[in-house]
Amino acid sequence: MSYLSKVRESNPLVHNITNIVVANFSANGLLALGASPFMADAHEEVVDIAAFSSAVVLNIGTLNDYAIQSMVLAGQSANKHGVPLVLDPVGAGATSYRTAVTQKLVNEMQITALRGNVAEVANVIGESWSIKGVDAGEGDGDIVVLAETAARKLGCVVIITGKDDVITNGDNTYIASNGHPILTKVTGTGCLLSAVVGAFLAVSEGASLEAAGEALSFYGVAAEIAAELTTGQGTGSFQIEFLNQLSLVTAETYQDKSIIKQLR
Ligand code: ATP
Ligand code: TZP
Ligand code: MG
Ligand code: MG
Repeated sequence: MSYLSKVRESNPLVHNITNIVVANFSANGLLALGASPFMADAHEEVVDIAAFSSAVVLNIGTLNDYAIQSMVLAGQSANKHGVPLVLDPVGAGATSYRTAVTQKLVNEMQITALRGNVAEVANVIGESWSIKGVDAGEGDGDIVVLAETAARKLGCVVIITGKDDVITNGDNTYIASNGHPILTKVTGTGCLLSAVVGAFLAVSEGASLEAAGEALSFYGVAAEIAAELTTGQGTGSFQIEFLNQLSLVTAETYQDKSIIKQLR
C-alpha cells in the first residue's frame, strides 16, 4: 500500500509548532491530505502532545525564545517516544539568531527529517550559503553533496527543495522533479511541505527515505495539476486549487506522473 493511502486510512495526528504566517494553511493542507493537524506550543502541554502524536513538525519561521523552548520540549518528547520529528529551519542563515537556534535544535534532539531550501540546510550545518529573508539565495556549491553531507552529519533524512528536490539519507539519494514555479509565489508552500513530510513519516514504520520521496512526488504532482487547472488565474486561485488537489490526488495519479530518479 502507498504511504498516501496509509495516511488517508490512519489519519495520523501531526503536532505542529509552526509560524504565525502558515499555521492555517498548514492545518488545512494536512486536513486535505487526510492527516489530523494539532497546532500547539504551550510549555504546559507540548510534552504530552508530542508523546501521543504520530509525528512532530518544528518550524522556526517566526521564532522567539518561548517557541524555541516549546520546540526543545516537544522534540525531546518525540525522541523519547519514538515519534518521527521534522525540522523546517526557515530563514536559517538570515540572522545569527536563526542560525544559532537551528544549531541548538539539531544538537539537542535527533531529527528524523530536515526540510529546507539550500541556504537554510547549509546554514544548519555551519556552511555558508547566501539567503535573503526566508527565500533561498544564489550559491555556487553542489546541492547534492551538501544534502548528503548534512544527512551524514545529522544522521537524518535531508530534503533540499527548489526547482528540483534532493532527498537523501547520506547513502541513498533521490532527485524529485515534480512541482511548479507558482509554488514560490504562495507563502507557506515550503512549510506545508514539511508538515506533509511529517504525515508521511508518521506512517513510514522507519522507512523515512522512501516515505519522504513519496511525499515530495505527491506534493509536486498535486501542484502541477492545480497549476494546470488554474492557468491564467492568479495565485489565490492556485492556492485554493492546490488544497483541493491535496485531497483529490490518488496514489495511482502521482505514481503515474512522478518524476523521481535515484542517484545512488
Ligand atoms: P523558499 O523560501 O526558498 O521558496 P520554501 O521553504 O518555500 O523555500 P521551496 O523550495 O519553495 O520551499 O519548496 C516548496 C515546494 O515548491 C517544493 O515542492 C518544491 O519542489 C517546489 N518548488 C520550488 N521552486 C520550484 C520551481 N522553480 N519549480 C517547480 N517547483 C518548485
Ligand atoms: N516570514 C516568516 S515565516 C514565513 C514568512 C513569509 C513563511 C515562509 O514560508 P515558506 O514555506 O518558507 O515559503
Ligand atoms: Mg517557496
Ligand atoms: Mg521555507
